[in-house]
Amino acid sequence: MSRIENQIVLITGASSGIGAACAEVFARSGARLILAARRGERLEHLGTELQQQYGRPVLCLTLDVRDRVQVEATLQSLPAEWAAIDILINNAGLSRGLDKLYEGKVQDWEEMIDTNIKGLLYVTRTVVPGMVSRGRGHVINIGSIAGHQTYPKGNVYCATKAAVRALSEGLNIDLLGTAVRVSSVDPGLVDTEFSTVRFHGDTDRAKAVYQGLTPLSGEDVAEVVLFCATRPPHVNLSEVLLLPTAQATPTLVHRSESAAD
Ligand code: NDP
Ligand code: 8X3
Repeated sequence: MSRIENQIVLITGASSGIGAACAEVFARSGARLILAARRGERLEHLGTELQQQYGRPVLCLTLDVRDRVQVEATLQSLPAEWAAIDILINNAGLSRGLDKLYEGKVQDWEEMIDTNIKGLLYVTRTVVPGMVSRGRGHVINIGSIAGHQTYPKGNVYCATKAAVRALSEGLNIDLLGTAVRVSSVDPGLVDTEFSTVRFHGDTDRAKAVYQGLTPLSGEDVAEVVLFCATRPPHVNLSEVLLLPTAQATPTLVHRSESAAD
């Protein structure tokens, strides 16, 4: 039996990209999945597909992590058979805009801060006490290389990911002495809907971000998340920085015509 078999895994932001890929790899490993995101229809579609393919139960929650009251009400009233969450993957997040800080849009800032920091906090605060009292659990936060190094015009997005890094560290410190572990998986460029969201639907601009190199895929990241989750209980991969081979820093990227377009 795999270490993941029958474990309850809550994935936020499971309707696309890295979150959807995590759903796939964890379902394949025999987990019972709770999938959360705002776009409920997409979740239902994915949930049905995974349930049919892997025969494991899936619970879909239409949830906006920015809404503290909704997060608490939803996660505190889970059906009894879903309540004992073993693994929380805090993945929901986004960037909005790429502007100099002094020209940035306040609404973009608020959306990033409310989702990437406050949303992650609300979910964590609601789920982790149960893990502590059950004496088992694993929180895996999706950070970013942007939390390690700030890049031009990345200001507020980078600040939110630096905050995620600090929160992973802080949670690990505060959980010392319990069996609950905290990992931060911090990718570089991953080809998802991320850049389309950042550029408010401008798909040409989004495509250019990944042009001339082979970026990470959601699956590449999901496999690392699964690797973290399947270490023996005394091992914690507290931080993993994972980059495409063609990326050295947020801005130092090797592009060539023969690579993915
Ligand atoms: P996607 O845009 O493909 O996925 C983002 C997911 O987050 C969606 O499922 C979206 O669902 C969900 N989400 C956004 N806002 C909310 C909200 N308020 N409440 C609930 N869910 C929400 O991008 P990625 O898969 O790339 O992003 C996933 C994570 O990875 C993010 O935290 C991002 O910062 C991080 N990351 C991405 C990198 C990249 O290059 N792509 C690199 C490093 C880190 P919905 O809209 O349905 O709510
Ligand atoms: C996403 C990676 O470099 O586009 O966190 O900000 S980057």
